[in-house]
Amino acid sequence: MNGKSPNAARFLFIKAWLSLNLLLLPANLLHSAGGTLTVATFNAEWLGYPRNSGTWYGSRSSQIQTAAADIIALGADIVALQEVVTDTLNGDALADLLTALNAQDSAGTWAGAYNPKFSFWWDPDFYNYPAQRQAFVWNTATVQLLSTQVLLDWIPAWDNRFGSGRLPYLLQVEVGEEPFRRVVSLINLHLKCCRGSDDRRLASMLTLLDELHDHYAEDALIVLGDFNVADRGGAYGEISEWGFYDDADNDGTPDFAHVAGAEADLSWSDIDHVMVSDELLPDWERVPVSLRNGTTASSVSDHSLVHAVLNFTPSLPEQYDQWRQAIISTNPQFARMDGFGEDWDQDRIANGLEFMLGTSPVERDASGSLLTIGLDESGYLSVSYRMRKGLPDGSLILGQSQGLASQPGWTPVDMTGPDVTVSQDPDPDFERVVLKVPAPAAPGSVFFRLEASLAD
Ligand SMILES: [Ca+2]
Ligand SMILES: [Ca+2]
Ligand SMILES: [Ca+2]
Ligand SMILES: [Ca+2]
Repeated sequence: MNGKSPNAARFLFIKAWLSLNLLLLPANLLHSAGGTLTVATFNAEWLGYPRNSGTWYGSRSSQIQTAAADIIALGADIVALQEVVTDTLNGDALADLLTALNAQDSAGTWAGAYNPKFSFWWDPDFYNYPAQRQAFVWNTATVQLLSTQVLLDWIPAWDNRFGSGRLPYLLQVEVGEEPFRRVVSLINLHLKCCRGSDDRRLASMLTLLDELHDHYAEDALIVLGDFNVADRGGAYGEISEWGFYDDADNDGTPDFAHVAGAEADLSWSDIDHVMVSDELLPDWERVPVSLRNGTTASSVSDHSLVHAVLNFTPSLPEQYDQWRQAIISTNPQFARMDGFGEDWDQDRIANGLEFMLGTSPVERDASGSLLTIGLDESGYLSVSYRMRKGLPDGSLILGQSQGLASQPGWTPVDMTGPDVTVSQDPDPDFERVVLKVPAPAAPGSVFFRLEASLAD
């Protein structure tokens, strides 16, 4: 290597290789943990004012400490709370809950906000009626706050909708992992209680669903809380009468789906629910059935925590299918040979590898442009390729082999070590991966290949 001029050809045989393996990957490879969001609703029964609680007979601080422990044990990212007592006479139970959460959770990353509107906000009497608030707490390690807002704030004083003033409370956040991060809006409800109030709940929810249809029809929405559907409970009683399952925008799909809470009309424990708009339904369906609709009892309340999980990271088959459909929309001919292992443009780079590396499946590409290998003056090989962001672990593997070209034994290269650098590609959907390793001491051949697998 005296000549100093890179002579990669002497060492290398470059080939982008596609080996189509249909295999089952473990779930933890298909579902990136960081791409999931667990949301819960919890009516904490007079949190901060246990004198009125029928469940908790200990002190105020023990009530709040226990509620914090229940929330941390659940492992949720966002909890919508009802009946958090916060007013100028009785203290701030949300602030005390956050202190407890951050003391018990060593990461100390909890934040929160409460609804400025509460029942009879226009004529408060905190001595006889401590202010029960809707509130949110969230883990800032996974949730980025965008804004909070009282919905329907134009509803006048003395109007008896929404429990006479406890208006819907909206939290807008950004969640999920790049490149699949999403803006999600959660709407926390605490509707009027008890049998015989179904007309007030109906009037409230017709008002809210009109608002959501007029201004939020395309948004990713989670509507959750204590719906208090005491007359006809479960997912298909009053909830259905309100119009959640209508197709108001005439796109052929119901505007909302029920994702957590009791489906059946039970005598009790069928009033707390989580609904998602059609924009979020695929993210809920991506989650294993056992995690989709959960109920966890709490010792501080007559209500359980009701929770759902969403996963914002599409599986590889979903990602490939979206890419395939986009190609077909501009080039319908592609549909004739659009399989992951097929090669429409006959450039010996299968469609699946073109998807992962960002080349065109309908224009011939030179294989040497996909995987480049160079030899620098200090005797290091530099192996480089472009890779689509957000591919599940193990779906694109760089293999290395030394020896005869006819019978190479491929070893996957460890791409987690210090020899690998990843940088942003000019295309925002891609990154550039560079592996730098010492060149073989003796003249010979080193082979590299990229292998794409479509896990299902
Ligand atoms: Ca919608
Ligand atoms: Ca619809
Ligand atoms: Ca091709
Ligand atoms: Ca091509």
